[in-house]
Amino acid sequence: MNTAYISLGSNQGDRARYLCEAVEEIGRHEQITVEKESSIYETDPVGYTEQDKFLNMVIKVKTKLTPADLLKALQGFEHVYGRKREIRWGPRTLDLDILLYNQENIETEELSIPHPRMWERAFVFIPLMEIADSEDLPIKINRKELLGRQDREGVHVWKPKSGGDVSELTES
Ligand code: A4P
Ligand code: MG
Repeated sequence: MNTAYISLGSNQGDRARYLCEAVEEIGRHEQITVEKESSIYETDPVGYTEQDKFLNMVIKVKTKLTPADLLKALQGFEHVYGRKREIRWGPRTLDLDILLYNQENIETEELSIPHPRMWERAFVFIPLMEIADSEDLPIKINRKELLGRQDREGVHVWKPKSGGDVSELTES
């Protein structure tokens, strides 16, 4: 069994519904089990900033799928929700990225794992730090250092995980 962390993002339409339905859909896949879900965060757009705010979250899954097959499955889910996309090159209804797959380093034409931009992006590493088990993280990652960084603004809890305490993650 393999462990993977997946980031979810949406900034178009009923964003929360896309995220929640995507998590359910992923969990219904025969070879994927969802083990943990982060809170849902509302985040300022990074990169192309002339677009609406995103909702982002991260999930931890167990899977028998190879990284390539996991990517294919996720792209299938994106496609289902992507049908709602109306503007060409516009914002997305659902983006699913593989952040980590075991402790593997994968560099193929279609996959880079760990996701190359994940440690620069608070909308990824804050929800990841909320749920990640330390044995799943690359050794060089220092949780305290990451959460102490100055570039964390623009990421706010939108819907806390039930029973979770996320104050450490969002207050500086
Ligand atoms: N690909 C390579 N590595 C991976 C991986 N680890 N996981 C390839 C998933 N896919 C991976 O992805 C393009 C190609 O990346 C895929 O065909 C796959 O083979 P895509 O999802 O079609 O295109 P994209 O989403 O535009 O690219 P990418 O790189 O996922 O975009 P980013 O960098 O994730 O940026 N701001 C906020 N606040 N929140 C967001 O969620 N997202 C983006 C998208 C920009 N700004 C944002 C957010
Ligand atoms: Mg993507």
